[in-house]
Parts: sequence; C-alpha cells; structure tokens
Amino acid sequence: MTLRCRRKRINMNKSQVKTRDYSKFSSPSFRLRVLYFLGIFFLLLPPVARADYPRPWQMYYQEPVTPVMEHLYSFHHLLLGIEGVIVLTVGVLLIYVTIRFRASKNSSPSKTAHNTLLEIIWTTIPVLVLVIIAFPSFKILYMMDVTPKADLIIKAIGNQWYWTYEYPDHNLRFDSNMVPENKLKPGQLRLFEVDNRVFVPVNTNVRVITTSSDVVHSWAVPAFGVKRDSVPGRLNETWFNVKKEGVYYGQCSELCGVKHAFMPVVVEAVSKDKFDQWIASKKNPPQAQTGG
Ligand SMILES: [Cu+2]
Repeated sequence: MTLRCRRKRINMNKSQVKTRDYSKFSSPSFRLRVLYFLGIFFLLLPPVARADYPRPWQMYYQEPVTPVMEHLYSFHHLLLGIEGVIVLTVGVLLIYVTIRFRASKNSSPSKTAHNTLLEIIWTTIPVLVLVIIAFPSFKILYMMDVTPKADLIIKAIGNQWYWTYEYPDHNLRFDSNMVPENKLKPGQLRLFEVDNRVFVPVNTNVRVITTSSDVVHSWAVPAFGVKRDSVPGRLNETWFNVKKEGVYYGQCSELCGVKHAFMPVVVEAVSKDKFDQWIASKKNPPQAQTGG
C-alpha cells in the first residue's frame, strides 16, 4: 500500500516536472521584471553621486574636492574592501564548520589543541593586513599634518555661537552668523546658510589657523576632509586646496553649548579673479562691516 502510494507520488512528480513550462524565464516580460528588480536593488545601494552638503538619508561621503579628502576617500575604499574580504571569509568559514562539524554528524570531535602551522598563519595574515593598512594611513596623517607653503591664511575664531574670520594678508575681519529659518531665501539651506561666507580661490594652498574665544569648537568641512578643534588660548592649524569651484558646507563639530547646531561653516571656492573682486568688495563695502 505504502509502496504503491510512493510510486504514485513519484509518477505524479515526474508528470509535473514534464509539464512545467520553462519558457516563461526567457520571455521578454520576465526579463523586464528581472531588470526592474535589479534597478531597484542598485537604487538602494549607497549613492555614488555625492553632494557638497548633507542630504536627508545620505549614506555616503560628500564629493571629495581636496587632495586630502581624495586620499581619505580611496583609503576608505581600501579599508572597506579588506573588511569585506575578512567578513566574508570568516562568515563562510563559520557556516561551513557549523554544518560540517555539527554534533549529529561528528559525534567524536577531535581533541587537537595546537597546530603550529595554523597558528603561524593566523598570526601572520592579520599582521600583514595591518601593515597594508598602516602605510597609506601614515601617509595621509603626514599629508594632513604638514601644511604646504600657504598662499592664503585664514583665521577661524569660534564663538558661542558663530564664527569670526580674519584674512591677515588682506586686513579683513568679519563675523559669520547662521541665517535663521524665518529669514531663509528660496534655495538656501536650513541650518547651513550664513550671512557672510568664507571665500577662497581654487587651486590655492589655504592655511586655516583656528582658535576660540570661549569654549572648544571645531572647524569642519567634510568635502575638504578638514576637522580641527578650536581651543581657547591655543592656535591649531590645518590646510586645504580646493580643486573645484562651489559652495561647501560644514558645521561646528565639537559640542559647544546649547546652540552648537547653529554655527555652520560655509566656504565658497571661486576663481582667483572672483576672489580678488570679493576681497575688494569686502574692503570697500557699501556699509561698515560688523566687527567681532
Ligand atoms: Cu561650536
């Protein structure tokens, strides 16, 4: 009885297999559906196109526009690749040993506690990985630390809760306050726009000297790969060289009090001619400049 039933089931399955229609997998509509799902999948991946200011649900870096940030960006990719290989290798190995050596299939497990070759391998490989990471890491640290010969110097002074900028070579000083939400013009970014932007010429080594008049702030622009603490009574230094004209937004990146979120940094990188025009307009303003 059981045997007949099994045969019947087998026969039924065979007939089902024979009548199954595989032609749908090569039909145009099926291909379209596959393309549709692949499209959705790639759309959900971290966006490759990057911005110069943070956007809602942004999951990746802003577009690097300085040599330092370009190096940081490629270093990030190197680390991501190495981490990916490690996670995949360990994950696959774990799944394999969990299935292959499970208690039901491996009732008498090996009692081996030491294996010299294995121990040498699993010590050497991580050391090699760390050496591979260390070389570019030290290179970038050195690059960020040593300011090349500066063509322009800017002093950024943090105050609760706005920035004061000085251009010592041009005898210029002004405050940069955030534009409040009720005074934003169309197209201006909420919590990011300021009344006085910092102007810099492109392809110029700019040294930023930063300090503070009250508590610790931090002058940071993500697209430049720059973040330097502004400490009262101390001068900290960083540098950047913007390769692309544009407006780049950053924020104070050290918790500095109740309005910490309301002292953005806005740097506008322009051509050398436009920069000279801006300097001239600042020196001969229609109205007197507000002092810090
Ligand atoms: Cu601050």
